[in-house]
Amino acid sequence: MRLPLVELHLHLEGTLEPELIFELAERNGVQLPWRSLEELRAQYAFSDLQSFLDLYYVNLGVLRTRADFATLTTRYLERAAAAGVRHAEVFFDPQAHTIRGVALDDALGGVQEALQEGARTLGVSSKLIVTFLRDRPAAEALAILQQILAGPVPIDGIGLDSAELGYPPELFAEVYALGRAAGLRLVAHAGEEGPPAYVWTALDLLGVERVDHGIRSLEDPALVQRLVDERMPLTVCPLSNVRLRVVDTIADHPLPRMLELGLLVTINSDDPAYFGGYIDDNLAALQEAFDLSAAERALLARNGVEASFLDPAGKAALY
Ligand code: ES4
Ligand code: ZN
Repeated sequence: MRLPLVELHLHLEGTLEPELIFELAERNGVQLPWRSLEELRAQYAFSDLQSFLDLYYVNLGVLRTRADFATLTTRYLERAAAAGVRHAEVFFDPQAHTIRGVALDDALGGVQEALQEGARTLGVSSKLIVTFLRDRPAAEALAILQQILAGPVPIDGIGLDSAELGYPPELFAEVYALGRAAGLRLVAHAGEEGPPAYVWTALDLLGVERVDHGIRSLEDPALVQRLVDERMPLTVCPLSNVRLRVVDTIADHPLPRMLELGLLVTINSDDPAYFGGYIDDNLAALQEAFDLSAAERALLARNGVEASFLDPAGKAALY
């Protein structure tokens, strides 16, 4: 039987494929700095998180209209369905668009409309997690969250992403307090490039229910113990870790050690258009590197279901 795949760490803007960048640039009359797909593709050799983010923020300039956001989302859901994804909890960065003059309701509304359509036509259920850019002021994140809570598009959760080093979780305590009061689910990127201390504060000061990446937690045995004891999920993204030089090669990835330690690890895509593949490609790379057993593959699939924000009936339907 095909294992039910659940995607818990995916940036919708990170599914913007080079072909779609050119398609939308044409549709919207946006001038790109690249003359061809080849020239664009040559930009995809990253040295760290920031070098990737620089390209990611340039490319999303082609997203202008509500229809563009719907197209982006639909293309992702089609690819996810083909991979066997049954449920996806996707990240979306409203600030990356509002600061360029896109209306919040166009961006978020286009995404939401395509997610609803995808559930009907492709059988991929979803949750929408709005992520805030930690390298921008917390006051801006707070204002956007207030605007979303007062607006027409319901969201399921909030997260924190973009450049991590120098932007510790505690800067966003007020944003998370509001999210919690509004009944939203709470996640944050922590311990990708940042130290274990950022994972501690994401847990203690933001109250997150999942840690995105979290792989640097391995440097702190007391933190590992806590994550194991609390069955705190870590959404790990192996191909991302290789391409952003968090690990040298897939064979050096600490996934086997994380499983041995008893961490609740899930496998995810992050920014698949940039890092060489979707969730199925991540799983295939791990399979190739570590010769995972059927029991390990089943455990990873089960962890994805358990770590999701589905209610018990929704989880039971996937097992
Ligand atoms: C991201 Cl890989 C990664 N890390 C942090 N922020 C991000 N935004 C999009 N991809
Ligand atoms: Zn991410």
